[in-house]
Amino acid sequence: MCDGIPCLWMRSGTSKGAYFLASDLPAAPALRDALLLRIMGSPDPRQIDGIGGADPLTSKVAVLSPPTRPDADVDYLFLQVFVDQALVSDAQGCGNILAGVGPAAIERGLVAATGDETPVRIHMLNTDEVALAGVQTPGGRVSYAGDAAIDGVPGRAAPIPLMFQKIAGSMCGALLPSGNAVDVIDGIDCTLIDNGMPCVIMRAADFGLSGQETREELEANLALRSRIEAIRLQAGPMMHLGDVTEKSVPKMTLVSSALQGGAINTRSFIPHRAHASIGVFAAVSVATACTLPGSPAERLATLPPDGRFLIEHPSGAAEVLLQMDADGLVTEAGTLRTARKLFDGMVFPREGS
Ligand code: NQM
Repeated sequence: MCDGIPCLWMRSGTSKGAYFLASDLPAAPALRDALLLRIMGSPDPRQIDGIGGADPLTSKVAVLSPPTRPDADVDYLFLQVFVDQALVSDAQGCGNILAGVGPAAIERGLVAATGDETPVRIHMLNTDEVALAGVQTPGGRVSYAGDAAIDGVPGRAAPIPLMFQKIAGSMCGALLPSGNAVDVIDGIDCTLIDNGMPCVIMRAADFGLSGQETREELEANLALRSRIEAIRLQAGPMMHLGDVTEKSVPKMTLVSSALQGGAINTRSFIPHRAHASIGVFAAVSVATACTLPGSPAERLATLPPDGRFLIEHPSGAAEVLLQMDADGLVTEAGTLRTARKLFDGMVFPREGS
C-alpha cells in the first residue's frame, strides 16, 4: 500500500491541476507518467478512480523543483494527463496552470515571500523560457483572496499578473514555422503560429459556423471535428512538431468577429475537446495573429489602440497585453490570472498499472 504523495490541488486560471515537488515523484519520466495516470484515474472518460475531473482542463499536473538557471526562482514542468488515453505529454506548456506555480512554490518553501507582493521568475521547462509572476504575500504568506475577476471563474480572488518575453517559436522554433502568415490546408486558410503555444487559426465561417456556437454544440459536430483533425495532422509536420497524432498540440482555433467589444472572438479545440474558454498562451498567439497583415485573424480583428486585446471565448473574454517594437513585432506579452489553493494533502494512487 502506497503511503501517499504530497499534492497541492489548485484552481489555476480557468484550469485545475495537481502540483507536486519533483522530489516527491519518480525521477524516471516513464515511471513518473505511469504514476500520474494512476493518480488522475486515466485512462477512463470519467476518471472515476482518480482525482482528475474528466476534462482535459482539469487533468493537469505541475512539477516544481529548484531553479536550474540563474535568472529563475523555480523550475516548472507542465504535464497534460490525457483523460481517456494512457498518455502524459510534456509537448506543450500551460499558462493557466502557470498562474498557480508562484503560490505553490512559496507554499512549499521553494521560494521565499518578499514583501506584500512577491515576484517569482518561473523557468518553464517545456519551452525553456522564463515567465514573471506576481504573488500576493501580505505578512509573508500567500493570500488567495482579492478583487480580481477572470471570465470563466465565478467570484473574485487575488490577482496574479503574468509577463512573458521571447516566447515566439516556443515549441516550433519560429513564430511562423512554415514561414507564411497563411497556408492553405484542405482548402482552408490557416495561420500556423507559435507565440507561446502552437496554434492553427482559421475562420469559423470557412466551416459554415458563426463562431458563437457553444462548447457542447462544437463537440457534438463530429463532421467538423474530423475535418479539423485532418487539418491538424497535416499542420503538425509543417510546424516542425512531427507526427502529432498522440500530441496535444497544435491547438485548433476558429475565429470570427468579436460581438462584445473585444478584438476577436474564438472557439478552440485543445485539440479534440472544445475549450470552455481559451488557454493563456493560445490567447497570446491569437492576439499576435491579429497583427499579421492578410491573415484570417487580422481580416476579422478590431485592433485595440493600446495593445490590450480582449480575446472573446465561450465564457467571456481574456485580456492579453502585447507590446510591439517599431516594426510591429511582438516583444512582450502579459495577462492577468487568479489561482486558489483547493486542497493540500496526500494523494493515494490506484495500485498496480
Ligand atoms: O494555452 C488548455 C488551459 C490550456 C492551456 C489547453 C493554456 C495555454 O486553458 O497557455 O493555458 O490548451 O490545453 O489551461
